[in-house]
Amino acid sequence: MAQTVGDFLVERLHAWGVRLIFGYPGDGINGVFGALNRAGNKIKFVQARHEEMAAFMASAYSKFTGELGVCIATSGPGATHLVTGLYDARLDHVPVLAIAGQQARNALGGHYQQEVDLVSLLKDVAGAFIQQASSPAQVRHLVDRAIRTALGERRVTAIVLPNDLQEMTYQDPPRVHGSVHSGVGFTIPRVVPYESDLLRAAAVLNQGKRIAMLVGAGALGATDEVIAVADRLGAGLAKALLGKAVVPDELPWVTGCIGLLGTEPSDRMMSECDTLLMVGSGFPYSEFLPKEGQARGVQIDIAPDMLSLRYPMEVNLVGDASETLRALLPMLEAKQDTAWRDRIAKNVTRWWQTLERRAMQPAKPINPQRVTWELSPKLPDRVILTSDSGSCANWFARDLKIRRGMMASLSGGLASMGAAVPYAIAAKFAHPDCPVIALVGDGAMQMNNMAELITVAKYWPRWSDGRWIACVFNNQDLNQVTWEQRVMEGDPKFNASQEIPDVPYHRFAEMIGLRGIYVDRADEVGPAWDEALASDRPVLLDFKTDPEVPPLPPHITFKQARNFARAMANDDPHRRSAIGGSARQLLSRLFSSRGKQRDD
Ligand SMILES: Cc1ncc(C[n+]2csc(CCOP(=O)(O)OP(=O)(O)O)c2C)c(N)n1
Ligand SMILES: [Mg+2]
Repeated sequence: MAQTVGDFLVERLHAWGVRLIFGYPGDGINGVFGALNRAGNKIKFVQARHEEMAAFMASAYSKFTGELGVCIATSGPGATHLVTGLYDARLDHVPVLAIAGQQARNALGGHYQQEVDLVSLLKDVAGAFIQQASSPAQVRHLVDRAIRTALGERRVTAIVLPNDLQEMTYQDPPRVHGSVHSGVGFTIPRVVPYESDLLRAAAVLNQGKRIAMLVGAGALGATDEVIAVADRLGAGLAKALLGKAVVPDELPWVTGCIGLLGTEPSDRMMSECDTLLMVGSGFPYSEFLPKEGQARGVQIDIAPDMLSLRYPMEVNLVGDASETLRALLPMLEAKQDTAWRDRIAKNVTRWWQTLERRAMQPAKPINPQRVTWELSPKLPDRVILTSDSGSCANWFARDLKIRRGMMASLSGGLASMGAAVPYAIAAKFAHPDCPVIALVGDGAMQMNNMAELITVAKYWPRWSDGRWIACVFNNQDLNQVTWEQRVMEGDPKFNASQEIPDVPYHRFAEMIGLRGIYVDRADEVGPAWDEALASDRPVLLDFKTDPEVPPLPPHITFKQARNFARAMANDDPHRRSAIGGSARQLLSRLFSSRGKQRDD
């Protein structure tokens, strides 16, 4: 049988090193699925329940491997479903290729069934490279350019394939005017700034007396270099959420995460530093960085467009994090005075005590912070952690002490609900021998993560290691937003938009062949984790948690506290329990000196 365009596509993807594709079938893309089938096990296909989930998986696969993530969907609704997951990859700067089917070429423009102008639809998210194929000989350079652009620019790219084209006989481009002759291959370059620029950066850092570092996802893989530079500079170090795994939290000068989900020591360090060294981070909120003019800044990023974006830096270096830090290190003078670091370490010690106190406060029935607090010391080596968007992202960011060799990620830039379970599935395909734990809100479970448990049920018997846990914070509330309504808007909780049905997630898990554990007593939290972590098959841990424990930002402004008071005065339906559970924390923080200081 002659090689079809579908066969060629599969062969070319394989030549590029693609070994795994996440997706969902349909007649718009059957020509490629037939080819995947004919190719045997050359490229493994992972069947998601929904194309958006497949795109999240491709994004997460790329995050956990550093390789290209690939997802595939049929024409029309399959392709439109992909969009959110693709934006997740786009906003977190990871390379993902989307392959979408399309109606037959003769039907296009005919208001045909399932005909969507996919090039226009995907133009923003896959703007780095998107093309709809119109002839067999074109497909070779479409694949080559889509993959090389995705890898080289860490962007999302897309190829749209009309279904009739997929079944045609493939032809190499003829040697005539008007054809393109492309090839396979890409190697990641070593990107290091010029020495003169490194010296300028070193001069700024050597003059600093109170240096704060901020690292993000771009510094993953540069752990040794980050620690060496921080030690030389006597710096404290905060982490953007996507950079949580860059350095272990056991180091006394690591202040943990930064931002709305961050810690007080990070906040404090940024407001007191005289120099900021930022590495591989696009952390969005400038109000958590030093005030303009307060600190001198040096930034290292592989992407020029991310430089001096959140804080006006004095030295902007385009470079790979580990290579650039390694080149910078010999130019840095060791700080003799340890007072700055000692102060940070003292704040950090106190902060961990604060977190423990908060986690151990009684709640009805379970304090959600306790769930992550108790998990933290039990985290197995090499665990891969994922979190959904919602209040659990606060506990993920703050309470979990990451150690070397662990990985952690979530939908960062897009902060989309529904990513934790597909991320955790992709983690297992990326690193089958690692235990995986997903933290998920009940809203996110209902939105789409429950359906993806079916994917876990389908695949786990083929996993060499069955340790996989979804931890559900069952608070019957879209809690993060409930608190945003109260604290940011001064509105009472809007029950119609916020309350969600009680669902026995653990029973659903049992029903589809996973283990389910239900916990509604605080003293059972630790033992439940032990049981789940000892299980050799996937477990759903269903914790009944209290929605009236506020996911507080590290500093509360006067306006936020006033809003909260107004929300309570405005007949909040949970007024009594909310005031009992949180007002003390909110108000005591407001009247602390730092609360006032940052109220500007
Ligand atoms: C797709 C999507 N829709 C809406 C939001 C806004 N949002 C952010 S967190 C959240 C609530 C999440 O509720 P749940 O999953 O139950 O977690 P909880 O905050 O209750 O712990 C919502 C609605 C979002 N981030 N993504
Ligand atoms: Mg919830």
